[in-house]
Amino acid sequence: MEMEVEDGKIINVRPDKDNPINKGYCCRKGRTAKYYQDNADRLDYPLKKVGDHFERISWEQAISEIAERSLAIKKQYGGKSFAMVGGGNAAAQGEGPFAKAFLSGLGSCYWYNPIGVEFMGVYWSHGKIYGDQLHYTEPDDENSEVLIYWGSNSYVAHNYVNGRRVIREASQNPDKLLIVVDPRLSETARMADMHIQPRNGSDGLLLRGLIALIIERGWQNQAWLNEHAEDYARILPWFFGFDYRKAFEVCGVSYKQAEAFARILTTRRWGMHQDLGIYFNRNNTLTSYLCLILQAVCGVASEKGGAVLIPHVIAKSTTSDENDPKTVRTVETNSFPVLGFYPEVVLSNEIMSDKPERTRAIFCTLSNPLRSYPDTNKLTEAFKKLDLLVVVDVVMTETAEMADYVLPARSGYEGYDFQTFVFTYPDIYFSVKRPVVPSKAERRDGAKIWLDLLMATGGMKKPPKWLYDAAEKAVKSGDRMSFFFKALAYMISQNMNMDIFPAMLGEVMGEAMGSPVLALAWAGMLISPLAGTGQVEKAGIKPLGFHPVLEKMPKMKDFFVMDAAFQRVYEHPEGAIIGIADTETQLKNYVKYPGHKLHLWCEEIDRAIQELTPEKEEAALKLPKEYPFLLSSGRHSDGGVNNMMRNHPKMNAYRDYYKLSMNPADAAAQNLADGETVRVVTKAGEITIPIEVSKQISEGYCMIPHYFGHTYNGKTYGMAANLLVSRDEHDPITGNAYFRYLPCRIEKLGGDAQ
Ligand SMILES: Nc1nc2c(c(=O)[nH]1)N[C@H]1C(S)=C(S)[C@@H](COP(=O)(O)OP(=O)(O)OC[C@H]3O[C@@H](n4cnc5c(=O)[nH]c(N)nc54)[C@H](O)[C@@H]3O)O[C@H]1N2
Ligand SMILES: Nc1nc2c(c(=O)[nH]1)N[C@H]1C(S)=C(S)[C@@H](COP(=O)(O)OP(=O)(O)OC[C@H]3O[C@@H](n4cnc5c(=O)[nH]c(N)nc54)[C@H](O)[C@@H]3O)O[C@H]1N2
Ligand SMILES: [Mo]
Repeated sequence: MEMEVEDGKIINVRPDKDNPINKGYCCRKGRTAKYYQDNADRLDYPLKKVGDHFERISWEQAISEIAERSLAIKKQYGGKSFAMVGGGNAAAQGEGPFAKAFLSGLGSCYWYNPIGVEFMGVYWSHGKIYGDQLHYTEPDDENSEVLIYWGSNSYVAHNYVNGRRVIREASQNPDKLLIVVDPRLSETARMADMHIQPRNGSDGLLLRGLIALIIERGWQNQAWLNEHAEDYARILPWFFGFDYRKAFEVCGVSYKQAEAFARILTTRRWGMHQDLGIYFNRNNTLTSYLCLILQAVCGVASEKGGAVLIPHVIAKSTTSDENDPKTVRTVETNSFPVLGFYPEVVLSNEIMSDKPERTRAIFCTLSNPLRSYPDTNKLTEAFKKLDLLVVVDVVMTETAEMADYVLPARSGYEGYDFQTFVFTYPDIYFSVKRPVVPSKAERRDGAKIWLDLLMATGGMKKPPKWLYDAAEKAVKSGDRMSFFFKALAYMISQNMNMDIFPAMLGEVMGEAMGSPVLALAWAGMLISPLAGTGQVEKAGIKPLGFHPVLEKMPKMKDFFVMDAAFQRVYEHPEGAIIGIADTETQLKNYVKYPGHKLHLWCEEIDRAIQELTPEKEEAALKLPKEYPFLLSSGRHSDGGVNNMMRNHPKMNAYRDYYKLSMNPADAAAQNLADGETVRVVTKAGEITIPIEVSKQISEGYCMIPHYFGHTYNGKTYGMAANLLVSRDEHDPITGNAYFRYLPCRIEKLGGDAQ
């Protein structure tokens, strides 16, 4: 984006025409960034809870007291008592590795963030099938003949680059088909050539039926399967003899439409974009897994115009293997991590546990778990039991209100910053955001806060002066690589682990570059999963020049190429193309199994799929009498960005988003009028909210936004959607919560409609 700044204030925000990917497009949410930056609740000084109020303290006092209290907890109860919460939202992801290093220094690996609520099922499934949890499939928009949006309302959510543009293009292009699978007439579905409306929560059954139909007709892409899949024969019993006609009936999809869909899937090149309609729904791991099986059976996995593995520039984390005895599980619920992240839904159980090693101290950054995590009531109760809660945020949040220490962070516009969630294909794009406005008062770079705490708790000793000097020399001369090799040698001499090493580079190189996050972007790019895949060279990137190390050790070339890629990004504040992906080598680059073949069968799915029958699903989908409606506790709209922007009153001045949307027939049946305030009750709790009657919502279903219950400048706006979400209902395999599938009832309050 392009920020217009006057007197240190953002006065206007526009999309940047020079950006090679969005080419001058951004969504409405991005354009309201100034309300996030200049906000009545911005934090300026470290605060300490004294009695029932906060007192301003110095940074020195904050760091030393937090370190002291952490070490005391560690001494008495051990490293498992600590958890990190956050570091995964759309701002400031460069801070994450520093927070992780601090946590690791204390001897814990419990890291909770939205990956542990959205992507557990889908990453886990990729892990099983592709042998790697990091790279996952998205459509090759440009070359596909058919684009599918399954449980994703990208036209409004903008959940991937140029979302609305891509949908418009596909909708208008006579040679492209746009198919949407969504029970309701979403904004994306309205643009579609084909709209499939399964009953809410029945996607798994629909997928099993579609695959069974395809296999029975012999429409599968056998040649592709023979070449790229290891064990196709082994999954056949999942589909042979499966009563798909009955399955479609339970899903509420006509046989004719299902058959037409299956025909398209097996004769065209297609890619599928899935999101929260699946990930926040019943059995989302099984459903995500079956999506991948469908891609394989149709032979579109990793093919041009198909469902391609999107390259990552900076890795969020590394694959976890729950069957490895060395993988640490949680103390109370025995939950395992996926890609290093633990399921959010168990956090309150882990705190409220009676076991001595239970979670006792939480460090939270870039997150407001008391608004964004499942089960606000239970989590609030649990947070009261913590021995230590430290919150780093840009504003005073509902979670920060409960903290022992609140530390003021610089916003993404006051410091360097980057995103690990940038997925573009085939052009591989990356950017590092620069500071555009000066920071005020005593706000500090989040990364710096964790580095200070890491050193104060003895997780890393202060690196030697000669290393800082080497970094300074490297930045001055432009020869960063000589410094990198010195740092590597230092790391080895110190027996430093791989969680601490990036933080150490960020600390030392950060001093020289002026920002630990900028330094980390460089270090992260050096060890990028792109390195050595040949994709960066395709963008015309070569080592920056002659270097004696490269001369002596040509094997080091990948590091030098990535250093040059960083240079390109550094010179382009609008971001740069640093690689070109090619479909031919994707499986070779990213499938971690021998021979780069997909493994389609897995034990957990073999067990779970036995339950996925029309009869059992029919019974399971029946709603209890006391909760006859289904609620989606959350909806991405034009006006809300999770909890990030906290409903600044000016941000959405023209429209009030705090509404329960319901179908006109349902409203009429309950004698409810548009605008009337109702009570929504679920197993977990209740809220009051005005209703909005809308044909966009299917019968029996209702939706609320998830970014309310915030106090801004002393006034509270709406109520938290997570008051209604139960921690007890979640995916049985990996643990994603069911935010999009909550049985509820709607009670009339008796007041007149306004
Ligand atoms: N600018 C900006 N944009 C953002 C963000 C940001 O920070 N900034 N945040 C992003 C984030 S974190 C996310 S996760 C994305 C989310 O993006 P989306 O997942 O697109 O958002 P939702 O509004 O939850 O849309 C889910 C859709 O699933 C449908 N659905 C509900 N139940 C079912 C079902 O049973 N089956 C099927 N097939 N569909 C169902 C719903 O009707 C709805 O249309 O948005 C992102 N958008
Ligand atoms: N009921 C329900 N709950 C949901 C969802 C739903 O659909 N329904 N959606 C879920 C999804 S998809 C997601 S991704 C999560 C998101 O939930 P979270 O991970 O909690 O992230 P955000 O809500 O985006 O932002 C949280 C905090 O980041 C702070 N922040 C902003 N900039 C900075 C910064 O530069 N530094 C620091 N330290 N802090 C900063 C903001 O002030 C805010 O308090 O919510 C999930 N929760
Ligand atoms: Mo999300």
